[in-house]
Amino acid sequence: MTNTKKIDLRSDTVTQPTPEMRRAMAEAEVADDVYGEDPTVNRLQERAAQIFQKESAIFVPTGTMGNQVAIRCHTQHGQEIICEERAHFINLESATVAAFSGCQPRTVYGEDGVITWAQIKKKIAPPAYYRAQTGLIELENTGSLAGGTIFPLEVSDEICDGAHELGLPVHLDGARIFNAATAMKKTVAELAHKFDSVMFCLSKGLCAPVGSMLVGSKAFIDQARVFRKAMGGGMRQSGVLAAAGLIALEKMPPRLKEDHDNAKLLAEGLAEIRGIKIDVKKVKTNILVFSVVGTGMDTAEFSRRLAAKNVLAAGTDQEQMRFVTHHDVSREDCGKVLEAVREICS
Ligand code: TLP
Repeated sequence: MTNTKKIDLRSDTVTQPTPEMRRAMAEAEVADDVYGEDPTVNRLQERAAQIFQKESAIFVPTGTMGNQVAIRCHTQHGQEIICEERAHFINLESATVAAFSGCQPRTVYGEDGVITWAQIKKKIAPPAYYRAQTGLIELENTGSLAGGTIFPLEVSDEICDGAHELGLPVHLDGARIFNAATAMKKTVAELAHKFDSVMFCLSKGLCAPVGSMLVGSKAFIDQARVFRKAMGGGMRQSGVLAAAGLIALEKMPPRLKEDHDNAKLLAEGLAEIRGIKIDVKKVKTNILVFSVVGTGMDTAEFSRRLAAKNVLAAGTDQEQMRFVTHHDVSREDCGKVLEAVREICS
């Protein structure tokens, strides 16, 4: 069987803007946002702050910029940031943490990307003048490279409380926080409550073509505006993008459960295919990772053979494949994906 339409499981970043978004973009009221005058950007920022119950928010072009601006605000050159070893900001953001903030990561391994206060506490630098001082703690929810895992609220609460007692800020990379909230049956405000700053993406499962947000205190966002400009992220009539972002924020979260159900369906189907190893219980959101070692193929070959059947996906390394479900992958598509995998493994 070969599909004619390409089914793209490489990421939820590939989602197309919905027709409603395209209409809103065409009709958006805009002005120069570097002057703070774009009414659509201002509306998006106000809504994001309101939904996350934080004082303020800022629209940034990418998740990478949101994370890196936040880190620049929280830290000083020469400091360390404690995080899980698969954290996106140290693995897939072009070493910006070193280049822009002059910091180094101090990593901890956590099963499913979840690290605890007990682990972090041991990594906090003692106050010796020759030791890089800890400037920030960073967590991720959902954990992207860990396989769309969720970060339990009681664990992040304990980390935030412990860090704050020591005067340390905590930043959340919540690129997919709406997926986390859906799976955890909590509001994003509840998940964001104790964090000093949260970055989340409008452009992934929420389908906006471009854009992420950073939320936090008013003083933090005022500072973020300075560093966003320094990174070249001061945009002008960006209301055309914010218009899609507003629809992403207001209308798209309720449908994410569909993506999670599809991911589960894929995981259950994959578990029955000889050579594939997947822990179905671990699939909680829209990302699934599985080993192809038992198929005799590495992920490059597995991906090539899938692509020949019009299914696009990639490995996180030579052994682990990653599938990401999203708005543009239907339940029927998932059936076709499983059929394609069965064929290449037979
Ligand atoms: N993640 C992308 C790739 O970079 C891997 C993806 O396809 O998942 N934080 C997290 C947790 C992310 O997963 C991503 C993007 C980002 C930040 C960066 O967002 P962008 O791509 O908007 O800079």
